[in-house]
Amino acid sequence: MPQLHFRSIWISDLHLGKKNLRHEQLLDFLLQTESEYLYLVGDIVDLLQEQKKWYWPRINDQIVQAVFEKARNGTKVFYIPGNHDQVLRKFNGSVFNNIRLMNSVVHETADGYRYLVMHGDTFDPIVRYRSRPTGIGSAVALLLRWLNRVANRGKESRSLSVWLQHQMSTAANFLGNFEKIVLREVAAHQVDGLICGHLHRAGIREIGHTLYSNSGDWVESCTALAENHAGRLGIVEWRRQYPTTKKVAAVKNWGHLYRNWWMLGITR
Ligand SMILES: [Mn+2]
Repeated sequence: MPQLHFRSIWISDLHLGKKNLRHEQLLDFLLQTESEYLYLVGDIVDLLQEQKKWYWPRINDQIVQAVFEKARNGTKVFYIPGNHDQVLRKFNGSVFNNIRLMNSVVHETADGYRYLVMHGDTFDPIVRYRSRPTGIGSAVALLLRWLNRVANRGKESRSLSVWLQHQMSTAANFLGNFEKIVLREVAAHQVDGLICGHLHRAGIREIGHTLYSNSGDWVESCTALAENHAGRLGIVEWRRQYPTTKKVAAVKNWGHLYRNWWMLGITR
């Protein structure tokens, strides 16, 4: 039985199909939490993953089943595709096993704030300028792409690529684009803020009166954004490091393990 009850949960950047997804932590999080709304905020299944690197252990089926079960039991589940599962964007508006596929959605909190929920790759200079490079932004984007390629070559790549991912938000800020785009998007949708993923870095902050929040990822940080029943938002870190095991049977014994989690950055 789930031990933690929230009104809403946002998770993003699971990258199912990649080997470095924290499978055990993610399944544990899904089994231990319950919510009225569950938003899957993009890059859920990594369809950009090279076929020979495709990794789908049995625990992935359990993860998918856990989500289906929530949808079956009354949780309103939304799947918002990201850039790694963007082929799903053409199914915008369809419903599959009670899961609503939407390219973006507006969430209303218990206390009446309205937040636009989307993956956020459209704010990213790397993804944003990929198709048609123009101007100074593209030069920085090209540099970042090159660094990214170099970073992904060696064995030490992960820390560097994570560092780069963190820098991306800084780069976007440097270009003066990021906040402007967020604010423009928020104004266009007449909402109070934006919730996204993509940067693999969870956070909540305010730009003026506008809320910007990121639900993080399950490849590195094991974080989620959650709303309690009063409408307050916080970042949940699922910190417990489980011994890596491929024995699915071990999953059943997790109940007795101490779980270390806490909420950070409570706001509003
Ligand atoms: Mn992404």
